[in-house]
Amino acid sequence: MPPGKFVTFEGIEGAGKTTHLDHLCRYLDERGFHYLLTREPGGTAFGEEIRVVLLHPSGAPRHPMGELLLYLADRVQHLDQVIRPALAQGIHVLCDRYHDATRAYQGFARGVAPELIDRLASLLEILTPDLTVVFEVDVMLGLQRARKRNRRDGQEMQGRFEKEDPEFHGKVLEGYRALARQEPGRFRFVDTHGDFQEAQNRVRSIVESFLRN
Ligand code: T5A
Repeated sequence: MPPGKFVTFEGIEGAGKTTHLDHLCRYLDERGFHYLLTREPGGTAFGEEIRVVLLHPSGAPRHPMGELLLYLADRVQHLDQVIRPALAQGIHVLCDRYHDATRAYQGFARGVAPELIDRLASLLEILTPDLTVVFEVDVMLGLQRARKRNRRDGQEMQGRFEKEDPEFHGKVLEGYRALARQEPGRFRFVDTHGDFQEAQNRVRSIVESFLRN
């Protein structure tokens, strides 16, 4: 049986990843695709515990390296327990954020040296996705959407990264663009400024054709 394909979804805060993934999964279900939807941080019981620590908005200040190592601890567990076994069984894995988030947030925005992140990733045998879809939105619009969503969902407090200033998120977005320039074959960008359905149609077409071929 051929291994499953590994597709990751990335973007800045409020770009619409989670909402688009929700719609995409319903579309794939209707077409009988066999896939697993997961996320980072999280995706395993241990990962969900790490997630609470990582995203706590008022947690103690932390060294960027400590934060990096926690994201990697989550990823190693996730790869071992969920992602690799599913791919080996021929199941496609769709993951809401993954290692490119580490490279963009901890690397480009927090300033951890990219070579160090790459060395650790290589030592830990962090798998490279087959396809990465990046949702693009203007930083201020993304933050507005994320804050509106938090109010709607009764989360009055902003998340740890939503509290960062727009300059930080601008660096994250630039980081994703720089990563795509390094590996143009793996990345696809979806503009989410305009009509939701138009963007959703583009996501469906990218992912469906990739999974079928
Ligand atoms: N992180 C993560 C790292 O720093 N390093 C890492 O290695 C990893 C893996 C995760 C945080 O951790 C950081 C990055 C993140 O800050 P999270 O809560 O899991 O935190 O973050 P996300 O799920 O990524 O949530 P986001 O806040 O980024 O939002 P999404 O998923 O991009 O956006 P979504 O779908 O929730 O939409 C936001 C709102 O906008 C509305 C939607 O209805 C929703 O209410 N909306 C639109 N959405 C899409 N398109 C449109 N046209 C819309 N108009 C309104």
